[in-house]
Amino acid sequence: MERNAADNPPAPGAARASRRSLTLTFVAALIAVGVGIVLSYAIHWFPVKASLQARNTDTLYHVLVIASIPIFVLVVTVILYCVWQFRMRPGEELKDGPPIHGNTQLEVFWTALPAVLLLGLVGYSFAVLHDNEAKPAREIRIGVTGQQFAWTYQYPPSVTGGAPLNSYQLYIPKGESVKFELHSKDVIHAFWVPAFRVQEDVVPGITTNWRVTATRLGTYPVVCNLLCGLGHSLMRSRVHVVPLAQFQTWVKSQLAAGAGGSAAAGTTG
Ligand SMILES: [Cu+2]
Repeated sequence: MERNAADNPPAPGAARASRRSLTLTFVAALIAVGVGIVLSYAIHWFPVKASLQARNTDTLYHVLVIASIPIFVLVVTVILYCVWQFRMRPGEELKDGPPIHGNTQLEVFWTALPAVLLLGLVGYSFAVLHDNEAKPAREIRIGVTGQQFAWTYQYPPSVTGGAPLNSYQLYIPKGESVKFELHSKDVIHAFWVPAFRVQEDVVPGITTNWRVTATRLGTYPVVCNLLCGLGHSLMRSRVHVVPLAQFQTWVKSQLAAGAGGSAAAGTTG
């Protein structure tokens, strides 16, 4: 016959040992949270950030990581503690735990807390995306065309001040809001600049777009991030972020070189 748990109350020594192991577990969990947070800052997860949008996105990422570490540690700690404390000892093969119907307080707590946390994080993520996509008072519009397996860039007369310009090279001015309007000539691609932390699918038949304000001078990779055929891995380009005056000089030089209307005159990169 099985004996009820109430027939066999724990000895005072066992209760003390159990309290000690709980304290030990709590201290280990606190250390794990500390180590996790330090590691999350010590590891450089992303390439250099070169846009306003990248700043917002990276801050969001860090908040999400910092919120996730204590939750991950809590879940793993409870699992390990239960495995350690409530494991079956020799001679207990036929025993069962005490029958418990439920615990309303605990259930309300573990439903409400994650709900509040999730709503908060979703709200914050939404605000960051909304900020990143906000339409500024003025912006430079540049067309991007993807085709197997290259990118070309179209600068309209509103940017060149003359004829439209079609180029294999992508130059944008620092500190100005740029709206990329994405077109595909064949299959679905994805226009991604890791340093800007922004990406959007490039879909035949529709125009998608994204906005960015570059905040750092330099040259950064442009990547097609959607498997689009045999040459997908070669579908790379670069974006040059330059001062506004240099951007205008570059546009003039391209127009003078006769690159308008055809990208054939440009060199890649
Ligand atoms: Cu691709």
